[in-house]
Amino acid sequence: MSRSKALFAGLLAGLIAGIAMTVVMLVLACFGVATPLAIIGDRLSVFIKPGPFLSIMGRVGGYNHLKQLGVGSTMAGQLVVSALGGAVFGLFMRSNPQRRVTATTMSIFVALPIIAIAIVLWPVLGTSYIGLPIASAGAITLIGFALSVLVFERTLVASFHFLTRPKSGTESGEFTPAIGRRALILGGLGVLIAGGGVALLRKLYRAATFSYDGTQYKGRIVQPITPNDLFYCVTKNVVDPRVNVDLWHLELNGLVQNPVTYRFQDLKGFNLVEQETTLMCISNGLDAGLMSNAVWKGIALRDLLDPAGPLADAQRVRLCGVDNYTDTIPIEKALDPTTLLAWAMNGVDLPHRHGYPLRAIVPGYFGEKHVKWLTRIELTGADAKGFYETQGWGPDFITPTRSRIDVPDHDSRFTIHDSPIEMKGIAFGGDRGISRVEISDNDGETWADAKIDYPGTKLTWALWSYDWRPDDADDYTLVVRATDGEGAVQEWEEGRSPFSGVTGFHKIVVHVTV
Ligand SMILES: Nc1nc2c(c(=O)[nH]1)N[C@H]1C(S)=C(S)[C@@H](COP(=O)(O)O)O[C@H]1N2
Ligand SMILES: [Mo]
Repeated sequence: MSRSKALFAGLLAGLIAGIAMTVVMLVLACFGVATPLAIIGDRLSVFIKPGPFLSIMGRVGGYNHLKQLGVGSTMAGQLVVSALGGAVFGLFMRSNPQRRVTATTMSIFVALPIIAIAIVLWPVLGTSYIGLPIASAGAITLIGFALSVLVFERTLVASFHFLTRPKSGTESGEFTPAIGRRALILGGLGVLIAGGGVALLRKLYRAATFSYDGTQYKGRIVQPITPNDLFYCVTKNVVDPRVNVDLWHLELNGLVQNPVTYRFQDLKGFNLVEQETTLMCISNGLDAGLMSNAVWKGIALRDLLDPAGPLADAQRVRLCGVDNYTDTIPIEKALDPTTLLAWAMNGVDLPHRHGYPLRAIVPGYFGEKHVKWLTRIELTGADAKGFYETQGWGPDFITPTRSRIDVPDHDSRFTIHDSPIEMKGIAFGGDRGISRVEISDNDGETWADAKIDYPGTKLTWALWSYDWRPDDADDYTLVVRATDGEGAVQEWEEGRSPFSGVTGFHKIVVHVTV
């Protein structure tokens, strides 16, 4: 058959096969199976340093857009590679389009991709959005991928044979395919399958994290305890896990004498701890609301570590979520009685987006260490690194003392008759508590004590307020600063890497007229 016909038939067959494969992946995704569409992004993002990462994110319009771009381009790339693979296949089949080459296509389009994916995505294969233990999750991911590429291979071969089959009634040697009409039929079928894919995409889009990732809690509404549905939220995932607790395990292994696996019910046998703790994201800006406070209930991590018997060379504890997110904490911190494994948040089961059924609570450390959907606790040597630390965040993950003005808004206008003007906000000292909050109305030249309305605990924020009485009509720069429970005054730490969280002061400008 002619070169261009072979090329065209191959290209179209490859594209249809690519669409079918993508739809299989979307079906798998609906069942919580990890597919390359989601985990290629996880695999790649650890190679992007935080500087470029933030600038790419800024250019595409935020984390959510970046995630959509990631999945979208993976899908588009997959279709392009499929079509090109089909074209090569078409040329290869040109001399005898009806020949059976199952061994070859199975090797090239099934075995080879499986091996490639297993190697390239090895570190992220153990991802399961329904909460399967990591080893089974890895196997399921590979089986799901095998199924996807098998569908690709079968569809490619069948489509190509269909397109190039001699017209019935003609001698098999004579090649007169009605390729145009068949291309139309096959194209129509492709559009139908793609339509199903779009429906699945819609379903996944509704389940995706785009609607809530990056939720902030700040401003006038701030109360001592953040209601669960207003609690700030950060996730690396496009679609978050919805763990089936009957499939879920908690593994404790690595550098321990007695590795052990717990079911959810087993955890209830330990000493119950209830603890109010504030979380703040490492990327929280000085004026931002990526921080919230809740009452967590669960058990002390120490109560699991002690019986496991940490070995002498265990220095860090790696916490792994079912979404293949990991982070590490020093073993001393893991053994601190305030470091928790929590299953309840403000009196109810952890909401899915906050880590159901179990998450870590690590007071005083940035939010990223509070691993959600926890499924494995692994004791390691000194150099284990987590997801964001591998990207280049850090090296410091201990929350510096911070404070924020929630009321009034920046750029507010008042008249002198509005005096006293209500100011309020939060102050957070990591796991050191807050002992004092001060306000300045002259950009930090002089300070006056604010009232602490809610002192919280050492592990939480404090809420403050201040009745501000401006002397004259003027523009004012209002600043807040806090002193932590150890007497250290909030400051701008000049030597701190910007990737260890910002330090400094939240300032706003307000205008007072006569
Ligand atoms: N498994 C898992 N845990 C995770 C994350 C994640 O993407 N996956 N994000 C981390 C980050 S960066 C932050 S700031 C906190 C946010 O917790 P929250 O969404 O419950 O407020 O969860 C941390 N734990
Ligand atoms: Mo974070």
